[in-house]
Amino acid sequence: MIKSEKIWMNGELIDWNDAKIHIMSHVIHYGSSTFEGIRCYETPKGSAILFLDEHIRRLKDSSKIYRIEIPYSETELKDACIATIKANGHKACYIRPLVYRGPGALGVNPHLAAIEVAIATWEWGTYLGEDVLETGVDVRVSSWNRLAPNTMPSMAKAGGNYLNSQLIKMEALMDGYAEGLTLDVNGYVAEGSGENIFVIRDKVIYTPMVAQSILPGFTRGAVMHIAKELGYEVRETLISREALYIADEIFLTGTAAEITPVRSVDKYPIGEEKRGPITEAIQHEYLKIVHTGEDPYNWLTFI
Ligand code: PPE
Repeated sequence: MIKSEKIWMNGELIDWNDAKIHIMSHVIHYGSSTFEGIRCYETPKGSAILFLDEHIRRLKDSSKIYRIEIPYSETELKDACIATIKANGHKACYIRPLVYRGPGALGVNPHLAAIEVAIATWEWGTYLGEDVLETGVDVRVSSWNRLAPNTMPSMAKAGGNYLNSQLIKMEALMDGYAEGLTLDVNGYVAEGSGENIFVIRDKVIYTPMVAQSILPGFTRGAVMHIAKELGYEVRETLISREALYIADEIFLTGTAAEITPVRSVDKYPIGEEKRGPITEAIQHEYLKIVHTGEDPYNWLTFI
């Protein structure tokens, strides 16, 4: 990871190396944090943040689920994201707003712990490896399931949820795959450790439903929108594991992963084992918006 100069912490921009928390912070012991991952792109019209309003709203929603009241308004948080990018002089970067329960109380009851907020930015290239936006990645179905409903809320992007993601990711990497795909508690396809999934067969595009314990991603939303604009039918539905093996195309979506084609699942080749034509068409539209700054849907905030 490439360090930046400044981190915004509780209202102030401070040096990266000084952005520290106490070991007795509640979050360290119990995973009590909520966070976001946002990308800022360099365009010929200036730097632009993708889905800034939506990400900050999701940060508020995730926090509400955990009864965390963020001591800043959405406008203050958005301004702080922009101030951090400017302080670090980035043209393009990844933005990580983080809300956590700090010091003041231990024990499971979190209510006496301070609520703290930090925003870091750094330069982050492709998420699942070099050139993968074109060549695609090899993935496996994880031996770990996604969170079961009514255990941990998956609509909250909370630190603790990513213990499940870490198990999935480590298992996949140790076995030589770029990513692991999870099934939900009923055995239907859910998502990757840090991405949503789309499956294409006979020109129809399928994606799991939000209630299947997935994070409702904004890249997922963007892809559904673009696909419909391009004239494709998109169905949010249950997808069985074996439907992956006989798909024409599969791709993963996320802020970090953008739109990454899948070339094999559990060593079953998918399509021609490279980016398929529908994936390419959708990816092209998405990357065109974020790289040219031509923004027909108002997804970008220029800074
Ligand atoms: N599911 C999960 C579990 C997830 O973490 C992400 C984002 C998504 C779906 C896609 O959501 P969206 O970014 O709104 O399209 N994963 C973020 C974290 C990656 C990380 O390693 O940290 C991301 O892509 O930024």
